Amino acid sequence: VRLYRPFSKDAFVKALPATTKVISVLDRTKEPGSIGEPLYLDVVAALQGTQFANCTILSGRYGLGSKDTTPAQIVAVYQNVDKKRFTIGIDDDVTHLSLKIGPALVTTPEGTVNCKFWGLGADGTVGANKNSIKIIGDNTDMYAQAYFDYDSKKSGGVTMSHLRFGKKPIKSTYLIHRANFVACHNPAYMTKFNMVQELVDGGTFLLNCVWNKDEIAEHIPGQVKKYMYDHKINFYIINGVKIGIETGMGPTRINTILQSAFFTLTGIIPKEEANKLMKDAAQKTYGRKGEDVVKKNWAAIDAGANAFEKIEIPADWANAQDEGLEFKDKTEGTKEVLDFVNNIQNKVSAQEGNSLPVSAFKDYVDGSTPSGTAAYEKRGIAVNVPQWNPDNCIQCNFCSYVCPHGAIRPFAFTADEAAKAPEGMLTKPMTGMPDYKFGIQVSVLDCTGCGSCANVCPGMKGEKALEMKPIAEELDRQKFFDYAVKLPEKDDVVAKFKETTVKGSQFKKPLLEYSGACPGCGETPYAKLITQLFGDRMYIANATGCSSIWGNSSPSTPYTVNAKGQGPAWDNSLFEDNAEFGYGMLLAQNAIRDRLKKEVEELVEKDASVKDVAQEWLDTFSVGATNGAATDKLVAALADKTDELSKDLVKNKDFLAKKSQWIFGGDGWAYDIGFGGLDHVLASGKDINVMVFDTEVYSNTGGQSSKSTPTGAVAQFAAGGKDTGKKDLPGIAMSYGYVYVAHINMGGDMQQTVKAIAEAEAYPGPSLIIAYAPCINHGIKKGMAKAMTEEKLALQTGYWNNFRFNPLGGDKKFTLDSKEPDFTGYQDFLKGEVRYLSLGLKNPERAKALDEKNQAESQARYEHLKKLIDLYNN
Ligand SMILES: Cc1ncc(C[n+]2csc(CCOP(=O)(O)OP(=O)(O)O)c2C)c(N)n1
Ligand code: SF4
Ligand code: SF4
Ligand code: SF4
Repeated sequence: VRLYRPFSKDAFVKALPATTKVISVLDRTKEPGSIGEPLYLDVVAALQGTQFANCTILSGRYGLGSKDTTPAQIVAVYQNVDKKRFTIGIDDDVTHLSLKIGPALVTTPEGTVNCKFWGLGADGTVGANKNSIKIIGDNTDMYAQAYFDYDSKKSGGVTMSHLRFGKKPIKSTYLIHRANFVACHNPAYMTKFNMVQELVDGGTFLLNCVWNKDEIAEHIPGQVKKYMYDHKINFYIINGVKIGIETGMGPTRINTILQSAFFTLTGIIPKEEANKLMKDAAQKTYGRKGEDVVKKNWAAIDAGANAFEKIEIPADWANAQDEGLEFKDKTEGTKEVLDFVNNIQNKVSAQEGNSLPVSAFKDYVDGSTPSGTAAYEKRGIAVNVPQWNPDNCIQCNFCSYVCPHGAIRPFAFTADEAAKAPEGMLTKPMTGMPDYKFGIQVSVLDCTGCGSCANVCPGMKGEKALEMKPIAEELDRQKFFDYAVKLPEKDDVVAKFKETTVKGSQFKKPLLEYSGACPGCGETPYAKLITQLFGDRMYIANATGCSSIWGNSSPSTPYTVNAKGQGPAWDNSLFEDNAEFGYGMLLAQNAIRDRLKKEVEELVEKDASVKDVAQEWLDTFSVGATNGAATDKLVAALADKTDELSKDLVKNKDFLAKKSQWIFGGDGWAYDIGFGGLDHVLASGKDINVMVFDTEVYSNTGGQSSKSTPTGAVAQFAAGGKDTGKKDLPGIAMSYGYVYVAHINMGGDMQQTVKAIAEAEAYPGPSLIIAYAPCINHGIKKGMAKAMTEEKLALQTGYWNNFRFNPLGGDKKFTLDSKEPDFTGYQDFLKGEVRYLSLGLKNPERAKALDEKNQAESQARYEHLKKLIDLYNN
C-alpha cells in the first residue's frame, strides 16, 4: 500500500496473486482499544465480496519506537501461520505476541560496500557522512544510502552512521550489522561498545586515537584483539586530535580528517578526485563562515588523506581474553535506582537496549523512572577539564553557578572531613567561616569540557584559579569529587552566605546534574539554579524542546534528589499543551491540599496536643519557604496518633507541604506554539511559575525561527534573515498587572538572575521569567566556552535588557536592572554570531538594512522600558 488515503481497494485487490491464501498486514502503529490496527481493518474491509474474502488475514505490528525491521523478521512473518496478532522487532516475553526470529540475513546486492561510523554527538561525524554520501551520489555512477542512528543526548552522545554504496540499486531499509568498513571516531568507545565485531572477514577498522603504534595494544580490549586476529581485519589508527590542532580545526573537530582518511582507505573514488570533491564541498558548506574556516578544512582534508597508520596484528592477539564491556553493575544507591541502572540503563548505554525483553520494563509500566540516574553514566567525554588552583581562588562560586552540567562545585569541609579526605585533596581556609575548609571539586567524568567555568573565573590579580587541562591528567581527581559529594550539606554555610545569592546558592546540591545538554548550553544553568533553590519541593511540567531532552535523556535522568530523598518531580506532556499540563498539576495539588486543610482545621479544634503545630501549618499554608518545616513538625506530632483524621493526614504527608509549581519551555513553545495556553495560565492569577529558556530559535529541532527571533537573524524558515522583530512577551504579561515578570541574563548580571528567580517563586500569583540562553545554533564565534561573556555583551550593548515587574512592589513595581547600554558596540556584537554574520556574506545590503533595523528596535525598546519606570512606579 503506497497511498493510504484514499485507500485504493481496486488497485490493492488487483495486486494480490490469485493463489493468495494468507495475508499478513503490518501496521506501524498501536491502537489500544480498537478492534484492529487501521491498515488491517482497511484490508479486511477491502477484501469483502472479492475472491479473497476467505483468506486468513493476520495482523502484525512492526517498527514501533523506531525499532529496526530486518529481512530475518520479514521471513518470520511469512513463516507465521498460527499467531493471528503478532509483533516483530521486540522480544515480548510477557504477552508472547512476538515472532521467533531466525539468524540475520544479508540481502544487499553483491558488491555493495557497507560502512559504519561511530561518532560523538556534535563532533561532526554525521555531517561529514552526509557530505560523503552527496559526493559519491553526485559524482559517481554508484547508488548510495545513508541512515543515522542516535542516542538522545543533545551532544556528547553516540551517533552511528550507516552508509551503503554500490553499482546496483540498494533496497536495504535496515541498519548495517555486517560491515566492510567500520570507523571509531572516539577512542573511549573501544571499551564501551562492540564495534569491530560487526566487520566481515578482511574488513577495515579505522580508529581515531592519540595512542601510537607502540601504545595501542594496551588500549584494545582482549575480545577486540582476538576478533581482529581471527577475522584478518585491516586495522588503521589516526590521531585526529593532533591533526585537528595542527590544522587549526581544534581538537574536537575531527570529522573532516576522518572523512578524508575514509575516502583513501576505501578507494571508492580515486584519491586525487576525492580530495578535490571534498574541498569543493567544504567551500560550499563553510564559505558563509569565512575564508579562514574553508582553509582550515582544506588543510584537514589534505592531512587526513595520508595520516593514518596500519597496525600489523600481532600473533599473540589470537589468544587475547574477553574483558567484557565497561558497563558493570553498580552497587551504591537505593534499590530502586540500582535496579533501573543495572537492568535497563547499562544495557541501553551499551547500545544493546533493543535486545531487552518486554519483561525488563514490568516495574515501569506507568512510565515513571527513578531520579538521579545520570550520575551513574560517568561518560568522560571532555577533552579538557578544569584544574583548580586554590592560591588564586577568591571563593566566589561563579564557576559552579554557570556550569551547565553541575560538574564543578564548592564544598565546605569540617576539619575532620578534610582530614579524612583521600590524600592530595586541595582545600583552603573558608573566608568568613574559619571552622571550615573550602574546596572546589570537579567531577572529571561528568564534565563536558565546555570551559565556561574557567571563562568566568575572576581569580586573583589577573591569575585565574581554573585552568583547562587534558582529561587524562585529571582523571585521578575524580575521587575527591566522589568523596565530597557524599558529605552532608552544611546548612550554616548556606545560611551565612544566603541561598538567594550567587555564592550561597552554590553550597546547595544542584538537583539537576550531568544533563545531556550541549557543552556550554545557556539553558541548563538557569534550570540547575532553580533546583538549588526549590528542588526539594518542586514540580516541573516541561514543554517538548531541548529542556525536555537534556531534562530526560533516556535512559538516564539528570533531575535528582537530596540526602532526604526529595527532588523535583518532572514530566513532559506535549509541546503545545505544556502550560495547561502544568496548570493541571497545580489544580490537582490544590484540590488535595484544600481537602487536607479542612482536616487540619478540624484538628485544631479537636486536639489540643497538636494545636500549635497544626496552627503553624495553617498559617504558612501558602508560603513555600516555611510550610515545609511546618509540615515536618505536624507529621512528627501526628505520627503515633490513631484517630482517623491524623491517620489520613500522615497517609497524605507527601501532599501536605506547599509545592513550587514550575512550567519549563523554550521560546518556540512560549512565544509560538504554546502561547495560547501560556496566556491562559498567566491570566488565571494562580500561584504558578513559568520559566522560558529564550534561545531565540527552536533549538531542539535545529534552529527554526520563532516569534522571539530578532530582526535579521538567519534561522531555518528565515534563510534571508527574519524580516520582523522580536515579540514583546514580557510586555504582554505585564499588561495583566498581576503577573510577576522578569527578564534575565545570567552572564550579564549573576545576582539579578538569582534575585528574580527567588522573587518570582515567592510571588503568590503567576510569574513569568524569560531568560536569555545562548545556544550552539547561534554560532557564537568565540565558542560556547564564552557563552557567559556573550550574555554580558548582549546586556552591555543593549541587545538584551534585564528588568523585573513585581505587582506587589507598591510604588516601585518596575525595576530596570540594566544600565544604560552602549549601543556603539551593537553591530560588532551581531557580527560575533554566525546567525547574523552569515547574511552579510551572502547579501551585504540586506544584512546591513536588517541589522540596523534590529539595532533601532533595541534602542526603541530601551526607551520604552525607561518610560515604564514612570508608568508603573508612582
Ligand atoms: C506540535 C508539535 N510540533 C512540533 C514538534 C517538534 N518539536 C519538538 S521540540 C521543537 C522545538 C522546541 O523549540 P523551543 O520551544 O524554542 O525550545 P528549545 O528547543 O529551543 O529549548 C519542535 C518543533 C512537536 N514536538 N510538537
Ligand atoms: S568545563 Fe564546563 S562542564 Fe566542565 S566543570 Fe567547567 S563549566 Fe562544568
Ligand atoms: S570562579 Fe574561580 S575564583 Fe571563583 S570560586 Fe571558582 S575557582 Fe574560585
Ligand atoms: S539549547 Fe542549544 S546549546 Fe542547549 S542543548 Fe539545546 S541545542 Fe544545545
